[in-house]
This record gives sequence, C-alpha cells and structure tokens, in this order.
Amino acid sequence: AAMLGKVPKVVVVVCMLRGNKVLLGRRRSSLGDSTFSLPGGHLEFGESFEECATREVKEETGLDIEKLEFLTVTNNMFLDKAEPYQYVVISMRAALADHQQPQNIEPEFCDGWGWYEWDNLPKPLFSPLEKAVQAGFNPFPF
Ligand code: 8DG
Ligand code: MG
Ligand code: MG
Repeated sequence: AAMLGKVPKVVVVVCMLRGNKVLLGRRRSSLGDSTFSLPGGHLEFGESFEECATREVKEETGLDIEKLEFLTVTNNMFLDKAEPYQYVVISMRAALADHQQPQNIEPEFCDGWGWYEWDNLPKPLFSPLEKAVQAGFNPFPF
C-alpha cells in the first residue's frame, strides 16, 4: 500500500572533478541526513541531462561547469521507509569552467561544499554513493 501511486523519478548528479578531488556536500534532508553526496537534483520536463547538470550545480554551488560527460546510470531505491522513493540517477562528470570557489547557496539542504580526495572520501557517504564506490565506481578519466 505504501507504494500505491508512487513513480520513479529521474535525477542527474554531477561528479565535479578538480585534480584528484571531487566536490561533495553534507546533506540536510530526510533522506540521508548528514551524509555526503554529489550536487544534483531532479530532471525538469524538456531538459537534457547536460542542461539539468548545469542548472543544478549552479543552483546549489554557484559554479559554472564545462566538459560534461555521461558516466553511468543507477537505479537507487529507498523502499524500507514510511515514504519510499526510487530514483533513476544519471551520473555525469564535469570540470570547473574557470577558477571558482563553491558557495553554499541552499544552506537549508546542505551544510557546505568541499573538495575531497577520491582515495580519502569523507564518511558517511550517502548510501547509494557508498554502494557505487564499493562496486568500483570511479569518476576519474584515468
Ligand atoms: P530539486 O528540487 O533541486 O530538483 O532536487 P534536490 O532538492 O536538489 O534533490 P536532491 O535531494 O539533491 O536529489 C534528489 C534525489 O536524488 C535524492 O533525494 C536522492 C537521489 N540521489 C541519489 N544519489 C544522489 C547523490 O549523490 N546526490 C544527490 N544530490 N541526490 C542523489 O540517489
Ligand atoms: Mg540537490
Ligand atoms: Mg537542487
């Protein structure tokens, strides 16, 4: 009954790469509160994945991005909740368009953004990101 009328949603997340580091923020959300996740959000009607990635990163961090590339798609399910969710998550990677610092534009949803070495990621990661990393996901092109 909890699933009645529920539909999967499409989300685009972005691995912002700078050297050997990736941009993560600590979530303020009923889903994965206090865990570290990538910038991103829901695909709006009529948007390309690239447009969504560019918009969400700008809305959440103020950053302008370039060199957007598709990485992978995952089916992220949070079903063991009073309010279950399912997200089809398009993961992209991107670089900074020029030298810029991330700003915490949505402090109600994020404690702040920081650059983290891929080999020394902060804990706890948001559960679907942790699962992907465990499975060998790596956004770097080398
Ligand atoms: P929007 O209203 O701006 O479109 O969405 P948002 O407020 O930015 O939503 P979000 O929580 O950032 O992203 C939507 C959902 O996507 C989130 O609740 C769960 C799912 N999601 C994952 N992995 C990740 C991830 O690494 N980062 C983000 N931001 N969301 C993720 O499954
Ligand atoms: Mg978001
Ligand atoms: Mg957003």
